[in-house]
Amino acid sequence: MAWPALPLLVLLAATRAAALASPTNIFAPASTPAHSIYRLSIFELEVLGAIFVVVSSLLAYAAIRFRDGRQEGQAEPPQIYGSNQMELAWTVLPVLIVVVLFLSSAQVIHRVQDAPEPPGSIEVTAVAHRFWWEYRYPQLGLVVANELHVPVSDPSRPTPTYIHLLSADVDHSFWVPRLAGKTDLIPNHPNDMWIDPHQSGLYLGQCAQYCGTEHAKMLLRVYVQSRDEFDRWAQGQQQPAVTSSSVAVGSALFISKACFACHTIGGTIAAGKAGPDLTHLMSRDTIGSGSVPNTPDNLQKWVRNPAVFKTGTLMPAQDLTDQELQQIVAYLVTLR
Ligand code: HEC
Ligand SMILES: [Cu+2]
Repeated sequence: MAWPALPLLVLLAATRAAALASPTNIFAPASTPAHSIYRLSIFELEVLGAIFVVVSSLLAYAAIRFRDGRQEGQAEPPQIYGSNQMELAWTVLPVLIVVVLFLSSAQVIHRVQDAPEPPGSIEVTAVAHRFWWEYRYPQLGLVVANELHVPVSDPSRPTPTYIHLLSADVDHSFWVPRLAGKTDLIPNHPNDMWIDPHQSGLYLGQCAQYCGTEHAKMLLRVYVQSRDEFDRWAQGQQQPAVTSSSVAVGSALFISKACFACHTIGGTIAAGKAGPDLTHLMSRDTIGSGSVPNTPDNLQKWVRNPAVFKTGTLMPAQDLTDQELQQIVAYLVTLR
């Protein structure tokens, strides 16, 4: 029995149990690219596990079977040097194993990266900013922030989402482990990836390339919805902001306090691009790229001084009186 493999198995079981409870569980793929990567990693783990078991068993066998049982004064047993057969075996076998591992990796990379885009796919351009995400849907004429919505992809009638990855500043990386492998967003070097989530739900991830102080709070949220729900969501997002005269003071302050220079609110003159689009701010569950829940209370704290949630954020605190702050937030919470 290969007893040295036991700690490895225990470790594997423990890791797996811990990982299963995690929303970024790499052992629970829910989309074709993630499945392919998962299967490949299990295959490689099996090959490497088998090598480990064979080598450690031979080692244990040799150590026990040929241990030194000589009495005092006895001569050494005959020493053997060189064996063409053995040298051939330990050269050819590893080369074969490496070739098999190389070919299986190459096959998965080809299958994931060169997959043709089927008609009816959703196209998204993701632009990474320090420290938030912008998502454009060119087919739908939409720009949203931080919470990516995509339809579920039924394997019998696939509607995958193709994501074109750009960066507005430094390197970032898009990684939602249950949906696909990591892909970097590099300035002046567009990358592409795709996902076809088989189940609706919320999938979490994280910018996976250090991009500055608030890298850790550059979280990814992918909302996978039924086709109907997705279409309804898109329709809602296409509408301009509906303003009410009761918050006219707040909306005027949004312009006079420079917020409009960095933020867009559809249907108003605010068309800034340095920060997230706020047209339908209240349709999002979180603010600050997944940092905190989107509640009126948190909005108030955020607008007073965003650094309380994200120390290194690129949104400066505005010089507002308490009353101005309340009026602006009263306006923001009407942006549904
Ligand atoms: C210099 C540009 C700039 C100005 C001026 C600015 N913001 Fe921001 N704002 C940003 C950036 C950048 C972010 C994203 C920060 C992050 O998540 O790291 C942001 C985020 C936000 C968010 C959270 C949005 C989300 O979905 O995460 C709100 C709300 C907001 N700003 C409101 C305001 C208001 C109100 C004002 C005016 C009082 C204002 N901003 C002024 C750049 C700016
Ligand atoms: Cu980043």
